[in-house]
Amino acid sequence: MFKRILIANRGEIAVRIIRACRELGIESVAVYSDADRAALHVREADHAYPVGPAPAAQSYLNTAKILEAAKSSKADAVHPGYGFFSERAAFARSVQRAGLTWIGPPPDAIERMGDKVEARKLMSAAGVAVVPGSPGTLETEAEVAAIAKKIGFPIMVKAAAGGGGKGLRFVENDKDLASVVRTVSSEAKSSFGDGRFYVEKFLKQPRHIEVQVLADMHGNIVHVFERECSIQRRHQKVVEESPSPFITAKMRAEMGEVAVRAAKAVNYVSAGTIEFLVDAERNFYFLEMNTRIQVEHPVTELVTGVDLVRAQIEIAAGAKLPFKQKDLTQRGWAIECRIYAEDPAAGFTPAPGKIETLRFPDGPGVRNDAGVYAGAEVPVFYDPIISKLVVWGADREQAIDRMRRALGEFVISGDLRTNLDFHRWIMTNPRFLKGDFDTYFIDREYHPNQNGAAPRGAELAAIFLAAIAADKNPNHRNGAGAQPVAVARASAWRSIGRFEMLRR
Ligand code: MV4
Repeated sequence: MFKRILIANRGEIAVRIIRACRELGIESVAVYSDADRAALHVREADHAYPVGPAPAAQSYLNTAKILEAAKSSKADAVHPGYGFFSERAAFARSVQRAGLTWIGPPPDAIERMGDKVEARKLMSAAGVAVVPGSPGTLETEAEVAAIAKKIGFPIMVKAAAGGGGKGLRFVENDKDLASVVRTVSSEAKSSFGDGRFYVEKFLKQPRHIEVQVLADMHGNIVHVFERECSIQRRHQKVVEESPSPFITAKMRAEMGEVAVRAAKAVNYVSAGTIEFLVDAERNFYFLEMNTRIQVEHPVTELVTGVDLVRAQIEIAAGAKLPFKQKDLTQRGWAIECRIYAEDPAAGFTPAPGKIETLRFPDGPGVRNDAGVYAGAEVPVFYDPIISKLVVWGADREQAIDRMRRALGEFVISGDLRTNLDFHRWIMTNPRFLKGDFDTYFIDREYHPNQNGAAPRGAELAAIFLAAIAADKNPNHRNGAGAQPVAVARASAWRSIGRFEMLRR
């Protein structure tokens, strides 16, 4: 096993990885920019190395500085977390060339899944359904028009190098076609240095449902069920849950099998996620693969008992997966709210600053993965995440009740604003309570009041009470398509055995 892991990241995910290291008896090495000298991850790690000025390009994205810190600290492996270097194949290769272990997928898998068109072709060839559209990249408006004629409007024009909502345009009819094609192509060229694009049929009422997979170096691959991630704002996830209230047990099994097939097709190793777009008729299509640990991984951990970060570390050390597919079950329901220093009253602009008083929620079923403490600063330079508030309940109703209760306990004051009231609003929205939503939920349902603020205080209380009063049928709150999960099977709730370690 590793002796010392360098964590090429900051904030809550760095703290999460430090915790996994400590539980495994591995020393952790933090890196920090000038803006993060007093950050929680620096305080929590066993060792810490400065890597440069506050802007990420000069510190957390500075390959030479990070590798130098790994060398000075005598680390034997590097964990990239999410964001930053996590999906940069070139960085992963540099880590390996420096004689260190990369705690992540093979660089070739990162690269192949990073090209959305190559990924689409590869998945089609592997028998994984992709959204109907162009087989490869297109060059001209005439080619787009021909595809559109075949599959029908509306369509989506997507940049090959895009992903996560970048380089993406909706086209209603052939009138808008020419201008959209030009815009996508020129924007993709300037943002990604790659103007290639492809076309898909637009799926109405789409849901974003993703499947977590884990693969070891010995050819064993399992899926760890799904996460429902449709509650997004400008392609940023806001609330995630597992199970999805929308899918049936049969679909869950099929999506899991397809996700494993997708991962096998790129010889995947480590933790990864297959994203699906699911339409109103419950057809599901491959969208993208994320070749990293994801922000929302805790909801999977809470319903399956699998420690995904620990699994990544043990897999990178050469361990075999200690379980088979049949050993894995979902138990109960988990929901995550991403708590951000941002101002819903000002169009969700980042509103970071110094935290004065802070009370984190706790109690039954509550997990709060935070990157800050009272007196700490949420820096202006990075993603202004404060914490991920995650709850577990025996069913969706209890999980929502607990999330409301936990959001009520959360107190934060100081020179910053938060989206706590926005989450309190979501947790009282009748559509959300019924599990009746798609990726356009926030656009459709969130109408800030006159001064643009999220409802709060008495106004929020009134919405809250009305939502509960309107919700007479308790079954509704589990979502129309919700399947009972294995809540009653106490035997399923045993801890997953330790990995059998192999000599490196
Ligand atoms: C789509 C779609 C509908 N039809 N593709 C947005 C992010 C990118 N990864 C894919 N996205 C979408 N692709 C087709 N053919 C709707 C979206 C979409 C979306 C997808 C996932 C999560 C949130 C979303 C919000 C708006 C649109």
